[in-house]
Amino acid sequence: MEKFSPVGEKDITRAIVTEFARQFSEYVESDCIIIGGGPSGLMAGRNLAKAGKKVLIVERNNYLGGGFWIGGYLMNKVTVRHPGERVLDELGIPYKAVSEGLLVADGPHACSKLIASACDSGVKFANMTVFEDLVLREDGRLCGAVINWTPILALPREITCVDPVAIESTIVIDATGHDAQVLKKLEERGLIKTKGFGAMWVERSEDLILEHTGEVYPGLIVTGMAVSTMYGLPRMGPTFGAMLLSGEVAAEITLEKLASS
Ligand code: 48H
Repeated sequence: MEKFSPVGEKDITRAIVTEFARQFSEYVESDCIIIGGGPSGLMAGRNLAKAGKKVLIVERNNYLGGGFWIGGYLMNKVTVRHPGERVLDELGIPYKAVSEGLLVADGPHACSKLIASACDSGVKFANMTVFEDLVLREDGRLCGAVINWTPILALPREITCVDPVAIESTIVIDATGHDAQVLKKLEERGLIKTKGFGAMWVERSEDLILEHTGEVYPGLIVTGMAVSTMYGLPRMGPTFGAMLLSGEVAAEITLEKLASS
């Protein structure tokens, strides 16, 4: 049987440190920072990277995918309503039609294909990294994010005097789901007003999310469930077509903004 190469502990550590530092340094400045690696953020990132843009997704968890691993009620089948199957086809996600216009897929298969497609397209990730605040310029333009290691939040206050760092980009996308964490930071500063997401109404919600996906503040685009939180739109429960398509729309709008910046 072939032996493993004679590589020692120091070589492995050095490879990790060097590669991490190289990539982090490169992505301290990017075209677009996406906060949140759920379905909408991954889809937006994938399409932007496919179009040749430099994209960093900041995700507070170790794992990517947000709520896309599980459909609802801890059951790992995800649903998509027509016309969302176009994206499932594009990503090579198997599904079956359970009724007219309603498709069901395996959560792990759907989510891992989406993550792989984002990686293949060239998206880079800062996982275990939490969005803390914004970088704002004199003219009010948002042009970056303040981030820190997620574990810092879990430590006792006395030992968490760890300052965050900032990263810059032309566009920031809020893809943090229900919590709309980036929008909330602007709201804290009195710059926008969020309405909070509305009660469930599947038939209305998904079309409204697509219609409202877009720029909410100079340099800030909102996608996915955070769109509902921004505009008080009805929620859609465990169905994901609008998350994927909203990510697509966010990428298109970002490309237009980048072209005119
Ligand atoms: C870094 C953060 C931070 C932070 C959050 O919740 P998500 O899956 O979001 P969407 O909008 O892509 O998809 C929503 C969908 O999963 C869902 O919940 C639906 C359709 N619900 C309908 C309903 O009626 O309830 O992903 C958001 C991601 C997660 O991975 C978070 O960990 C991450 O954002 N995140 N990352 N810094 N401060 N806050």
